[in-house]
Amino acid sequence: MQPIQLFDPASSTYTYILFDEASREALIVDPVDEQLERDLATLRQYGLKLQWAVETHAHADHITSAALLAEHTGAKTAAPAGCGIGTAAVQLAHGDTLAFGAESIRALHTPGHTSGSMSFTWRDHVFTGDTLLIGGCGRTDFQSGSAEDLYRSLTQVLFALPDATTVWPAHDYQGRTRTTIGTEKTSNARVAGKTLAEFVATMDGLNLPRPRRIDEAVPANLSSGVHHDAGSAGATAAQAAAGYAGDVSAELAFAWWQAGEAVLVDVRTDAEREWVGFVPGAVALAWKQWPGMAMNPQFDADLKAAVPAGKKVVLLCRSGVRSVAAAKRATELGLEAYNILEGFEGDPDANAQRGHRGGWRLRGLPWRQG
Ligand SMILES: N[C@@H](CCC(=O)N[C@@H](CS)C(=O)NCC(=O)O)C(=O)O
Ligand SMILES: [Fe+2]
Repeated sequence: MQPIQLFDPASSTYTYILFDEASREALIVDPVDEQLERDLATLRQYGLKLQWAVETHAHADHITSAALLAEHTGAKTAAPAGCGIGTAAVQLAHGDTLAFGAESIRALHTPGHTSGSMSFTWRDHVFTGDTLLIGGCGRTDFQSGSAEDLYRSLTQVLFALPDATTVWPAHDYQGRTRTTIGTEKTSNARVAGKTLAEFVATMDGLNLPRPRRIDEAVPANLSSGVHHDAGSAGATAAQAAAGYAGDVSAELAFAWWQAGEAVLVDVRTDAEREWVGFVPGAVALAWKQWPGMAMNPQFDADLKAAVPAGKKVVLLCRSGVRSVAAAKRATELGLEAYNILEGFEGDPDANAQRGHRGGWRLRGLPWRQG
């Protein structure tokens, strides 16, 4: 059985979808924000239920779609514990497994490209992120990189896997798709037959240009691809920087709405509302924009028409991701816009971790089955 390998040409990133044939439960590794539609279409095409969106590390060259995928599919996010991706529902330690149907992947801590970087084994495959590339390896000159650590990860962790293991990297800049552990052990230009000192000298001498999007990508990836400030009403500096007035609990949004201070706009699709439930009296206005898509003038016009002058707008979606994007757009349109934390459904597991129950429905606010 082979993983589904998908390519993002702008960043030369490979994304992988693995699935269990019987249950159709699936897992995605290193999804890219601009490929969200492609990935959702691929999941639909194969009839898959996404369980996990997993990162090999906090990428420096593109933004992950993990949070958006979780939002659209109900999948959970998982990331290496050492990568500082605080929004990931599961913080992976070396040896941890993630199950999808009868299948599972196992996390191997392979530091060096970044200190938290991980690889994942599945059957006789390994997804190496930027630890091991085809004929090369990830750079070690930023994000707590270490050539010494990378040498150990390559020679002692990855090269300890069986030679026949198929290697699936996070990038290839020359159109190659896969390699094997055996091939890399004998012919990898940077590490095969090299001493630690030789490897470190090679890595120190690379002098690669900085990734173009590093300043934008790393902060976004530390929150699974979205800026999501925790907190209450009242715009903090961080919230102002986030591009909208603030995040509010479902209860506070409900109170403002009941008091006539705010208009409640539900940005989920009709199908989601019918399937999961709706809030009687909320304005239904689907948000169908994400990176790489054109702006939607109809959304803008309908939103402006729905919110009278002097009122706030509070935005509701499934779990609080699309509502952030919609709140930013509403702010650009001149509205005082708030994101409702954890959306309509929230996430019972994440709520347990955070010590409170989030989301409209979990908090017992009024709603009806579609
Ligand atoms: N040119 C690319 C950056 C490429 C790059 O630096 N890639 C990183 C992975 S995030 C790397 O480790 N490259 C290893 C190499 O090029 O040898 C960009 O601007 O985004
Ligand atoms: Fe990277």
